[in-house]
Amino acid sequence: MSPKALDYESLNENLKKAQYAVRGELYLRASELQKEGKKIIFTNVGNPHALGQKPLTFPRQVVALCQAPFLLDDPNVGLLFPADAIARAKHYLSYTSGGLGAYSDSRGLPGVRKEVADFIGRRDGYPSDPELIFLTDGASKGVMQLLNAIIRGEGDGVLVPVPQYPLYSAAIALFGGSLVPYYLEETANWGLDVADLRQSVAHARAKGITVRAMVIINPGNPTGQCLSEANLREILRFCYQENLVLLGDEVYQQNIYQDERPFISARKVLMDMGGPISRELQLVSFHSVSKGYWGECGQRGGYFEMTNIPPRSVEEIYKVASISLSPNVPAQIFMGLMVNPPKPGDISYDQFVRESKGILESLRRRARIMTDGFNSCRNVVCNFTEGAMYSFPQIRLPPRAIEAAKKARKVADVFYCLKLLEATGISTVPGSGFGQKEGVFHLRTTILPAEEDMPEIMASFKKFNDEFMEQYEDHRGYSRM
Ligand code: DCS
Repeated sequence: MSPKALDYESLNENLKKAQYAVRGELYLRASELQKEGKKIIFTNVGNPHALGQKPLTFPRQVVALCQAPFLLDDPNVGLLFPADAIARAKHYLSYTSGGLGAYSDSRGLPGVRKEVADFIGRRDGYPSDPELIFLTDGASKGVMQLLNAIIRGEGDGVLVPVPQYPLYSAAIALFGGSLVPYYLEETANWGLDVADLRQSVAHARAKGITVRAMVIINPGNPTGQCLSEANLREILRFCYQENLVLLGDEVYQQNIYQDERPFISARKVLMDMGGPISRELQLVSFHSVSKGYWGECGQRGGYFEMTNIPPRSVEEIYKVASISLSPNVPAQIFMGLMVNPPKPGDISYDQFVRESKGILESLRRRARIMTDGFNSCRNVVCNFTEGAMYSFPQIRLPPRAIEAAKKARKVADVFYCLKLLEATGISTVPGSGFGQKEGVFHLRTTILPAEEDMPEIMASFKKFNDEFMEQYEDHRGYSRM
């Protein structure tokens, strides 16, 4: 009998090709060990609330009231909720036709899209058009919608940084396109060299690939670097010359842990450049409520903003969004709140600022503790986490460890991360899940464990790593690179 459509051998091959290491072998093994009763520190996913981060009070009050509008009619509501939260809940409910239980427009609630546009206008100093902003279920859905619109088949390529966040490699595989890698330079603090970009494009074209788009992740995941304004200008000029759409993944724009390179949006740099490029270069920028000091990953709120995309294409993207009817409506309210938080003078302002600052300042300290911790370990080197929420140390694996991994039929960094997990309960993602140069090994961990747990986690990592290196270093011949 011929195989059924959902039998493994007859599944869509693109689906089998797609790989997503953040929830891959290491995560599955960690879940197993947890079931067996081992204490696991889940640093494989940037999921702040899962590691104890408390939700900000004001947005939860507003959304709670939107979810339970009968509370607004309760005479005691003012005892439980501050007046500005009550006013804001009424404000968002007035945007909906039927509250949170009703589908919204497929692009999201017009009122929230307007609030997003106002936020972008304030951030960049250039007005933004709400008609070109679509709300999505997390940034992931937006990225997938756009890649789906861009990729017509195997011959279409998308430039993706390596190392990269595997949403990109996985989605490109799912849509049947070709990933065109460009390498970030670890010794230059994960900087991006435009000469290398040109080479990557030339290389892909020689293989018959039409390169159509370029992805930047700023600040970087897993690499944590913040792009400078000069670098962004070069990238924009490159995309203009090569006729590429730029996809600007800016979900970590609030997560900045140094003062030399503050976040600057690709859109602002483009607008500052003026001239034909600012009117012609096609740019789509992504943002999310999952990251920043909100960390509301489970709410699944995001948006994308389109710049210089012709109206007929916007219509097509709208049509496709409408096949899924509507993004989550509660998530849209979170997005509205994120881009329009309490203002000075509002009742909830002081508390909001105290909570947000507390989270960001602690993240900044944790970024430092992790980098310093890794750099104090044998055969480990690590760039400082300038932004985002990950540390991505390079592990210089001795040749005998690489051989042992081969024998165990594991990629060498998977082998190392599995041993780390078994020994310490620290669940990381091997660098191979993000892509790395041949023969170079990394792991990714988040900087999210509670600050007070950090010294113990780093000590436990150090002890494991020392023992691992002791076991596999060949004391006769091997020297540190
Ligand atoms: N873009 C980047 C660069 C990300 O790191 C993530 C999530 C997303 C988009 C998607 O976020 P949302 O869909 O939640 O808005 N990062 C994953 C990660 O590496 N760890 O946790 C989640």
